[in-house]
Amino acid sequence: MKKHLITSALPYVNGLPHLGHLIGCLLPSDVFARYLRSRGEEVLYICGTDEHGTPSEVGAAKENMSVEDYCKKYHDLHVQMYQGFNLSFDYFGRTSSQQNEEIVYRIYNELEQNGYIAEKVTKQVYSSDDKRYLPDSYVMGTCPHCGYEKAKGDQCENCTKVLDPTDLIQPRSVISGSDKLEIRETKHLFLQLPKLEKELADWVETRKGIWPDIAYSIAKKWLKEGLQERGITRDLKWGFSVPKEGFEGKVFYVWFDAPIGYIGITKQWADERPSERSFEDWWLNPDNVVHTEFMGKDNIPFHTITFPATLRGTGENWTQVSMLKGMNYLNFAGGKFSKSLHRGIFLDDAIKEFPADYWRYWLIANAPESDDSNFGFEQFAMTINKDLNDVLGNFINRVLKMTTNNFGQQIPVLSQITSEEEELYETLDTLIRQYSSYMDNLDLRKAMATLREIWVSGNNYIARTEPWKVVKTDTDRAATILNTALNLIRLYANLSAPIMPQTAKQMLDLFEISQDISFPDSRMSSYLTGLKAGTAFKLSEPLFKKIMPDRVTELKAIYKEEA
Ligand code: B3M
Ligand code: ZN
Repeated sequence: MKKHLITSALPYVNGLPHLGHLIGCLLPSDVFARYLRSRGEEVLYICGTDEHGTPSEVGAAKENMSVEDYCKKYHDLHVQMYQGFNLSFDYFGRTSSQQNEEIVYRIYNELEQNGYIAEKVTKQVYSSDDKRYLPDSYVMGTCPHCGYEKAKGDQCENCTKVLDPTDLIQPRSVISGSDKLEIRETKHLFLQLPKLEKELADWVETRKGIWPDIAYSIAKKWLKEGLQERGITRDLKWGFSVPKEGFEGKVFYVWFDAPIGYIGITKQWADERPSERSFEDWWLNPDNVVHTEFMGKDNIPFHTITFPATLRGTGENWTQVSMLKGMNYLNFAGGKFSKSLHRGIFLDDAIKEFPADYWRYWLIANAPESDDSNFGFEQFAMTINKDLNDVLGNFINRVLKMTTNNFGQQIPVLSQITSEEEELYETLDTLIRQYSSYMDNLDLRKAMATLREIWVSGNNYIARTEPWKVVKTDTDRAATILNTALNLIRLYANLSAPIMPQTAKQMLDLFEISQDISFPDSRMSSYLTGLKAGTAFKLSEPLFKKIMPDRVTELKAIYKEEA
């Protein structure tokens, strides 16, 4: 059986994550990892902070810290927030780790030996007041096309035209505002993508129908336009220094060492666990590993073109990406999330307002899969109240109470099965097959719609069989219905666990049986008789609380969600 390597795009360490980051890659990858584990698959789930680049240097300077301390501080905050949302990484590492440096050098040396690295002199903006080279996006000025005064040197946000820093009128430094800018010549290393184009194109073709359209079509578009050589070094202090004469004081570009970070972080994991598999078992083992990558759509070119080309150029037999899930954007109040404008909901706030599972469920049920989607507190409250409270929560409460009132706090006896149960088994067998095939294909919204149908089928069963009436005339029949309904709670826990791990655990805890989460692997006729008569259960507080209209109003005001 092949084993599963799952990676989530590595969030930049500077700045803290919001709901958009959570649904963009972190949460879907966690759901997938949990789902596969529940099916008994061997999984290694890797993520970490992406730490190099100008923003880290600038952020550290602003906070008067060394870049090392700054990155450590924010890395720890990321860890803390992801723990709050129960993200089940096997390892959450750092691209600045010594292990990553080792792999970056190994890959770079091989690329160099194989003739895929070239030197070139480039022109770069230098700010004498900041005493540093400025990346294009750190130069600001007036757009020559539309007159927008805050256009960045790579693109005008107002008219979307792509720019060079030298196009800007009255250019200045984003960092200090200084206009003492000059163009300097500086030498850099370039990865010769054109030399790998043919090989890459052949490989991308084999991904047709396997990758989602968005990933395949972005890769195809790049290939059609023809691959350009790409700079892999920068004039910065913070990063892995370039091990080549004449390149002293330069470091590798953040987008060179970040995807290699998946491998470096796996090595961090392996180095700390000498008794486990080696990193080579995962990364130099393409025949036995299925690698699934999760990322926002803007990261797709790096993962379908540059990183695969980098690995191919080494001549080593690296594990390549098999499945790639690219997400669109989650918007807030009709616009993008923005830290500087304080627009959106950041994870530290989100977790103070509602339990992680509320967010996890809402986000997956409304994942921006085929298009961008929008977060709003009204829709959020509606979904939580309907799906979690009315459908799932009420079912559990009613069944527990009804059983307690009539048979005490234990599972009553299952006697004669009728066509009602048979129909339920059949419906569920079909729905569960559907659910697992959506999960296998990472069709998350469809998987959630099916999960909701599975919950609804329990409500329908109770509504049809009316145990509260039947108990007055036929206790054996009522006992059979409630036995079946209590078994449904166990089923729901196991199916919902990848999305709502905390709630699932609470559901299983009701029966005081400690069992691992596992996906039902038998047909419902035997699975739904798994919890035996006489098994005791606890009564609990309702699993979910409704979100009332005045709370919605309050939240909209706090988070500045205009109607
Ligand atoms: N840090 C970009 C991002 O967070 C970048 C991803 C790296 S994945 C190797 O969107
Ligand atoms: Zn413009």
